Amino acid sequence: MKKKAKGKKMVFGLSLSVLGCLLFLGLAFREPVSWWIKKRSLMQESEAWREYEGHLYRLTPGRGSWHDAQKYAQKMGGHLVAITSKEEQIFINESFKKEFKSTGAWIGCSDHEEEGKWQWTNGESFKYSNWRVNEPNNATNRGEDFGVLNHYRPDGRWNDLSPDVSVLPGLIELSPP
Ligand SMILES: [Ca+2]
Ligand SMILES: [Ca+2]
Repeated sequence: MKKKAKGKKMVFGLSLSVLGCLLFLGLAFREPVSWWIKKRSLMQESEAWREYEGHLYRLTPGRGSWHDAQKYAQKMGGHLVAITSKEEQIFINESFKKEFKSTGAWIGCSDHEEEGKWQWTNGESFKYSNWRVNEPNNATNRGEDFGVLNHYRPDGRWNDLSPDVSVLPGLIELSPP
């Protein structure tokens, strides 16, 4: 009987230690441990991922329409990027400089639901913007309701486009849960 009680106590003590460790790690890294582990494993799998403020970013490996890119990002557990500050924009320009020399990229903003009312598809509020001069202009007969970064030239600025008029990669953002 005594042995059994001692065993139970040990298991209880061990569980407490494990819980304590996880809590410590969570507090130390200021993010959920499961997210921290997922991030590390993705970054080990591919050097294409870049990290900023606990979020991960990379370009889709293939090119396609805005919807193709968004679908791929969602399959990865994220969305096309929501650029919500000047600092985040600078991080993106610097981190993907090499890739952006040869391509633009779809980003996660759209005014498809209501013309002129731009929204981020991941639900973040649309306060910061970095449109190119005279954009968004909703040009062409079909209108333009989807965001693109560095279209035509790598200046970090945004344009609105029809979703399938260009074949481009998308910039994925994975956020902590
Ligand atoms: Ca539009
Ligand atoms: Ca436009």
